[in-house]
Amino acid sequence: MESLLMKCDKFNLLKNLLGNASSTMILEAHNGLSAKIVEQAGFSAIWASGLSISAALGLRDCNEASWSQVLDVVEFMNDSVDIPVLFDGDSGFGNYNNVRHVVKKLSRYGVAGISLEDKLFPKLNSFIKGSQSLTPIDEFVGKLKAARDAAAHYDFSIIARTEALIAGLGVDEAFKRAQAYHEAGANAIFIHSKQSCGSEIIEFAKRWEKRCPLVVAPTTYTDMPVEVLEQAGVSIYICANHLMRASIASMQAVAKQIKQQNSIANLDDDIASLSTVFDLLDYDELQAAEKIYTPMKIDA
Ligand code: SPV
Ligand code: MG
Repeated sequence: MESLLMKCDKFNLLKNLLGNASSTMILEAHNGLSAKIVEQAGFSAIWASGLSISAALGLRDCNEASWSQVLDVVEFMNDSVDIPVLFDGDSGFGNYNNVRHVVKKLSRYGVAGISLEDKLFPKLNSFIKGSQSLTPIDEFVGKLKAARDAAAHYDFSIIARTEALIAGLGVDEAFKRAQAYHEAGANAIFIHSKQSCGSEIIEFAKRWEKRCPLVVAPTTYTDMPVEVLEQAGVSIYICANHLMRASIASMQAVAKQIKQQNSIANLDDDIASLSTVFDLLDYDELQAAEKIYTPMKIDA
């Protein structure tokens, strides 16, 4: 039987993905089950999306969920898989001290890294209409340093996300901020945009000249090929919310069908079988474990 001690080093796995010249596509998950689905599909890492975790809790992506509620979810996610989890730490749940507290816990759980964004606390999702305010650069640099000092593992990744483009402040401001965050020791810069063409991302990347790896979440500029972003220095391409959105569409359709036909007949082609559930959660392992740990019971 697999031993926990043999599990590979998730910290290193994520750090290596960030350091790769090629681009790795990672997918969002929002609970233990969706984390397993991401792993089963063959992805090398998971984005623990704040938007999706909030949505799954029935909450909005503006820090309605407390840091400890979100960490409870990410702990289940991380325990469910052998691939690394990159945690969406929003704006750090407060000041540098909240950042320290969260990073200490995450790194002790074995979560491989955090993304911290330079918005105020409480944050608001980047795609909501309205203005966004940013944290002063030196205050955010303090948060990044606090994160580094609090990490319980040397290879815990700290990704600095600038929302300068989201806030409409332009590539100059994004560049200035990214440079300060890079100098503060961030392992990568997450450059976010809500443009539908993504041209400002390419403009930023050209100016950045691969000073350190870039991370993107092309939710709005989906037509931009991965290869173009890879050439521009993107090491991690985040599909940020697609399993959460898939689950909403699927659950709405099935709920509607059951209500309309007033029956649960004829649904099997549209929903996972129970054996799929048992396989995903590895119920077979229970029987194998029982043989080892309760031989008396089996023999009786
Ligand atoms: C998330 O998935 O929670 C993100 C990406 O941070 S975005 O929703 O684009 O802000
Ligand atoms: Mg988020």
